[in-house]
Formats: sequence, C-alpha cells, structure tokens
Amino acid sequence: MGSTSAFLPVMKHRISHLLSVVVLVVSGWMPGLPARAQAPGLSREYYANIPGNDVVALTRAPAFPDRPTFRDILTVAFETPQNQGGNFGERIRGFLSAPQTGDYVFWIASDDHSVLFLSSNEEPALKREIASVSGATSFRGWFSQPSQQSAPVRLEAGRLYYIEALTKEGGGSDHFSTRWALPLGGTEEPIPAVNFLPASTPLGPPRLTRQPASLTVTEGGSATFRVEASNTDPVTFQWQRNNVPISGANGATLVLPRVSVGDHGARYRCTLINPLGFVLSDEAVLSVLPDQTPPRLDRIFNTSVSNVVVRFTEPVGTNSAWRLANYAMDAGVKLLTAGPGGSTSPWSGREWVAPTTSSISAINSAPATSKWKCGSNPSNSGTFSPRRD
Ligand SMILES: [Ca+2]
Ligand SMILES: [Ca+2]
Repeated sequence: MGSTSAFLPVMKHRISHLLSVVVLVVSGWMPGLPARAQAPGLSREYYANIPGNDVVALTRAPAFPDRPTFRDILTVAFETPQNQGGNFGERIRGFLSAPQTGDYVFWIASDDHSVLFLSSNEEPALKREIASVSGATSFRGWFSQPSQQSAPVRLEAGRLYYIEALTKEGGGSDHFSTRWALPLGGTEEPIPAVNFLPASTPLGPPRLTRQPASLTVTEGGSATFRVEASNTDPVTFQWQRNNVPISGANGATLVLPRVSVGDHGARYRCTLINPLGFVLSDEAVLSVLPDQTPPRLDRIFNTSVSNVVVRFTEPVGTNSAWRLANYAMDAGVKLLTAGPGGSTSPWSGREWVAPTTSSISAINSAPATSKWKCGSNPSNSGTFSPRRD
C-alpha cells in the first residue's frame, strides 16, 4: 500500500514547524509542544439514543456534532463493529492519503442508512456527498443500490483528502463498511485504516480564517472581538491586550462586557496555537466614545412602604448612586440608606438604587404625588404616586 511514503508530506510539515515551537518556548509564554508522529486510523464519534433509520435523524439531533456519547479511533479498517445496538448514529472522519495517483471508485454498505463525503483537499468545508445507502444492505453487500457506488474520483498520491461517513441505525442488525477500486487495479474491502489519519491530526499550524475587527463603542457598552480558524484539529486561543495575555481569555470570542474611557485605543489580538505552530491575528483597536449623556430618571416606585426604587436610563456608578446625600424627597420623608436594587430588577445591565424611608408613617403620610430629586441635575427629579400600606 506504500503507506510509509504516503505520510511523508505530514512528517515534513512537522519538521518545518519545529523552529516555531522553539521560538515559543524561548519567549516564555508557551509550554514545550511534542511533535509526535500520528498513528493511522479514522476518528469515530458515536451518538446513542437517537431513533430513526435516516442519517438526517443524526444530523438534526441536539447532541450532533459536539456531544457524542463516546469517541474512539478505528485502527483496522474504514468499517465499524457489527450489531452494536439500536437507535444510534456515527460520524467517522479523517484524512485519506491516496496511495496511488489516478481514479478511485468508492462503495459503502450499511444497515441502516449511511452517507459518504469526500473533499477535494484537506478542508472539510469542501466535502461533497459521493455515495449513500438509503435502505439496509447485507453486510459488505455492495450492489443492492446504485447510490452505494461513487463516480470515479481522481486523487493524487501522497496528498490528503478530508473524508467523512455518517451512519444511522434504527433497530435490528447494524453494520457499516467501505470498499474501493484502486487506479492501478484491484479492490479492497473494507478499506484498510492505514490509508487514513484521524480527523484530530494537526496537518499544519492554525489557519486563521477571520480576523478581529476594530470597534467603536460608547463608554459603558460591551465590545466583542472574534477570530475563526478552519482547522479540524483542536486550536488553543489566547487573547492579548496591548501585547499582554489576558487571563482566561482562551476562546475564539473575546467579550468585554463594559468598556471604560481607559480602554480607548487599546489593541486586541489573538494567538492561535496547535502542536505544529501558531499564528497571530491582526490587531483590532477599541475606540471608546465618552458617554456625554448623563443618566436620567427612568422610573420611580415603591415596593413597600419603606422601600423606594429609583431606576435610571443607563448604568450609574456606585460611588454616586449609593450616596445618600444625592437623594431627596419632599413631605419631610427622611432617607436612611441608598444601595443596589438589582436583585429585584428584571432590567439586566442597569443599576438600581433603593433608598429607604424612615418609617411606614412617613410614606403613608407623603403626598399622593411625591417629589424626588437625585443629585443636582434638574432633569433627575420626578414625581411618583406612592403605593400605600
Ligand atoms: Ca438495523
Ligand atoms: Ca442493531
């Protein structure tokens, strides 16, 4: 099968990226990474408790694709064990390293339905369906449905092609197998696993497919930066602010829930890392517009005879919102404390202030339309009708 020579391009990739790994170790922010050889095989994900015979039942299941019941590697052949149970589905993925250049023909056989996809290169996004089973076949029975057989597909020796099969079992017996006809003659059934690398194999350093975009946000608003990578193998993310790693910022998306004027001009970028290297994203600049609009009173109401809630049109700083001297109420009602009212608020993202009246009698004796004032801004005064005892 010439499997050793077939994997040479992958090994060259590893060697060429050893230098990158050394640089990272010296710079002190990255652990040493092993460049170990990847054993041949295909990644399998198994999804239990999904009824139905049709592959669509698998792809529509909430657990698909990110929450399989278990994962393993098929190390013998592109074929699953027979009679594993009922009501399950599988996704089998990897990279096919063609042993010869020329036209290949693929077959699949399964109980119950299955689909085979093949990409024109190592990118999963370019996969297309080349064969399918839409009714149970016999075990390794290749000729009961025309759709079991692909059209001839031209592949180049040593190149890698993303390949994926989806299987779905309803009840009764179950199996899934593959077969191919080789360009230089002969067929193999099932196709030996030595021709594949598992989908988790890093083929190169991270491939960045979306750069973070610069943003302009008003003070107090939120900012979101996002990067994307096209790798099927796991990629580690590390966001930086002004070249300093941000602790815990290890997802493809960075969310700053509330930006301040001090964030103006800050530069954000992300490092994407896998065992074969790393890539730095472009820098995105955060521009913060000062909030020129003072908070206004949105609503005043009392939740009891001794608790009045003041709601503002935007978040307010606790140093002023919780300052008792910033509040006044007419009719001689004395205010005791000011504090957060957020626990009773359905208005997420805004802060409430909850002054307390001096006594039950105070609010009960207050005018029907009581006047409130917050701070020195005339627009921040208003009236409300107290709810009585
Ligand atoms: Ca079955
Ligand atoms: Ca079964």
